[in-house]
Amino acid sequence: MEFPKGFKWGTATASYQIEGAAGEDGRGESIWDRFSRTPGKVLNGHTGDVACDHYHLYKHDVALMKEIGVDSYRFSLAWPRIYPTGAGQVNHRGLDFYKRLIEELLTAGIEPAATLYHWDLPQALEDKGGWMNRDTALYFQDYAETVFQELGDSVQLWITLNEPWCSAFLGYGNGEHAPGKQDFAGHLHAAHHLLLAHGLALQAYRALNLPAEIGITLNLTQQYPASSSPEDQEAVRKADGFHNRWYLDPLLKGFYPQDMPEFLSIVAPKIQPGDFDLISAPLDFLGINNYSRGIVEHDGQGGYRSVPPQGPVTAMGWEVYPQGLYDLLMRVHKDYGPLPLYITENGAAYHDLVEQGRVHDQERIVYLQEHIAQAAKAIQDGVPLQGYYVWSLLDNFEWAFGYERRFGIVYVNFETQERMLKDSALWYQSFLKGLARG
Ligand code: IFM
Repeated sequence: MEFPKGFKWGTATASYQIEGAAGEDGRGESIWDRFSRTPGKVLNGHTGDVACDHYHLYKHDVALMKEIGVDSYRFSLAWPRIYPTGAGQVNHRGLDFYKRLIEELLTAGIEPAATLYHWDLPQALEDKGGWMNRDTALYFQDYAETVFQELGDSVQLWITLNEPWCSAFLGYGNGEHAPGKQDFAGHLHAAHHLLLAHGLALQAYRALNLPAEIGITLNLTQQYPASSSPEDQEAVRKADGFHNRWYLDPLLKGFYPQDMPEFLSIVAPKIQPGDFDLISAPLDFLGINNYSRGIVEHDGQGGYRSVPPQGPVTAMGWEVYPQGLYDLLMRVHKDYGPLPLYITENGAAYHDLVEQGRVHDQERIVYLQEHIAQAAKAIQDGVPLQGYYVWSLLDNFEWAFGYERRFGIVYVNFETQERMLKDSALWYQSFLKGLARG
């Protein structure tokens, strides 16, 4: 497998999933604090109060990354650490944590890649309507500007939002994620405001003339028909519109997909003049999170439904289908290129067991090898892919599944906070050692 010079190899995490220290150094409440403490919302009543205690153990975690040999670390900043109520006074103790983390990374020779928003909205903003309220996008711009001014010269890669589809649909559409609202139309308004927030942050970034790259990360899943019937092809168009194009098109073409009139009529009243100019301002790269594929069939009523996976699945029930990554990269490049791409997340949850001090997670190793091979194939076929981040460095708080789903290449004992490199981390280490990098 060949990768271009300067290709970045990394691992990824997110603030609420690993930091813990929920009430420390002035951090405000986030929607995930509120949601996870609401009975019945998260498996086993787990919360991110302690998580991997990374807030205190970050030096140790950076040392682990150095041992593995990654070039770059993708983490996210918790907005409520920096603005405890979303706006107003900056909490410098919160910002200082990220300064310490970045310093530690740079000393270890690891490039910081920072995401501004990975789902932990300040609860005070949710109390004003959250992402359904257009003002949240303006508060986000202020938060982003503060972060760029404070940390802008030490971060190499900026990501405005992680997976706005999840923030919008899971948060406001079906309610599986915080803040747990169930309002289909509302979720499209939330999506529009998230995209606007991205555009406003990008505008703030460009105004500061900072040297690093900036982009956004989408969770994209290639959709396949259950059969070759025209009805199932049509089902694919709709599923693709909902999961992928509703975000790709406004960002990269400057308008919502015109073949989705039922969505357009809902969101149209919220669109203001100039919104698409902000949303579609040029990106330095697009980040792609990919784990699986979708297979859909028509439902006989003008809609579609998912059909069960046709191959092996991970502990999330997600089909392992590496070719889906290749197909997705080729398609994004063909329909939206030329634009540099990063795989900002790829990985798998399995039911890992500790056996005599080792975790033999062979399935995860194979998953990573096969996906990396598909990424290499896409590069060979012309896709300007610039990096690959394994999700995740550590076992962590997997949202509505609490600590029951382990995605880490590093095992975490949540009782003792001990870490242990799984076989997949050792494999990644030797794979990286074997590459000619530079
Ligand atoms: O854990 C999540 C992450 O926060 C966002 N992308 C998908 C991962 C696995 O579900």
